[in-house]
Amino acid sequence: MKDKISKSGIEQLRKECLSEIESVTTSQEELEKIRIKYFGRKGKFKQMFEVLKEIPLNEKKIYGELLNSVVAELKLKLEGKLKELSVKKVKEKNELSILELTLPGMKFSIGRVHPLQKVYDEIIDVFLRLGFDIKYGPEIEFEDYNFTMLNIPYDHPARDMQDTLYLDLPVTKNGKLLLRTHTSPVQIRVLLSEKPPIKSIMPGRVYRHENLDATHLFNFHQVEGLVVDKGIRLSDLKGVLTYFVKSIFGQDIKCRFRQSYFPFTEPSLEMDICCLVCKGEGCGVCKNSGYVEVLGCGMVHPQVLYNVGLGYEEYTGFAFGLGVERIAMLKYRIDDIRLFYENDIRFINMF
Ligand code: FA5
Repeated sequence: MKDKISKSGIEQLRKECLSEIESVTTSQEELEKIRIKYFGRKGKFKQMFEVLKEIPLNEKKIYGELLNSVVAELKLKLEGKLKELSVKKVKEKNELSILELTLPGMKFSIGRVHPLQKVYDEIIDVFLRLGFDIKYGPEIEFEDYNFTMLNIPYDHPARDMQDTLYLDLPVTKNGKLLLRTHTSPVQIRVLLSEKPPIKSIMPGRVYRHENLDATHLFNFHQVEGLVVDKGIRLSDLKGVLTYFVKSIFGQDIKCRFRQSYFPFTEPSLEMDICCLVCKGEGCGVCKNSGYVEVLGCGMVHPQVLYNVGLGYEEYTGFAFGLGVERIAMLKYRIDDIRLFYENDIRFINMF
């Protein structure tokens, strides 16, 4: 009988039980099975206590104390593990409650295409349909490309510090560096790098030293157009630009060409459309003229062709430049250009 109980046997059972308790990571049921296996009515420790009854009193005392302390230690471990598992379970439940799948979904607000971008894309699309390609130029430009080669004289007021934002950088062989005041210098870049036939649009951002008001920004967008080939005539310009305004403002829109002046075109014109607000009757928007300006245009000045080394007797061309914000204002009847840059989602959602 004595063989049935020993210090090493108790120690071995202790270690065995301990490692089984430690190995449980999730299930409380598993822990319950361990409790029954070791401490239940027919459990392994219960059996050891049964053996105690059959050994001499002096040994009973020694093994009894040892068994009691081991059982107390293991029961504590078991309780600790049970607590640990239930804390883990509550934590998991809380984490799950963040993902409450029965709650109604949150409305996810997706962005919208900005009205300016819409108009920009529409404008580009019209010219792509007409077979134009797209060219881009830098926003930091040489003074020569922005002015001189475009036949803008040295004493022209546009060159003034009051109108142009010059950069505080060393002067280059092509003059001072500045933030381009229009997209027309891209005409020069295209003409210097390609031989006619040329049929390009050149969209981009431009900068002017302007005071902000309802129709003026100091940083806005233009789309330039340039067609150069043999035999290009004013009627080509009129045809292309009439097609353009009808595509943007509708087939019924009335338009007209007015004589104007740009140093880089001759003759120079401005194109107007019939006022969309008063339908030509005369109102505050059109300053009672019945028409509003949409773009500047003209036949490329022979001096510009000469400046880029093209024979002006052989080639002719037309060019135009429009303000994207102003077209968007007309199209959507917006009376203050600054609204485009306020980033008010209520305004953007209107389009
Ligand atoms: C020019 O910039 C010429 N380069 C256009 C051109 C190109 C003419 C090729 C002939 C041939 P203008 O300064 O008028 O022209 O500007 C063109 C357009 O830009 C205007 O019709 C207007 O729509 C827009 N614009 C001009 N200034 C501003 C401003 N401060 N804020 C917003 N839009 C402007």
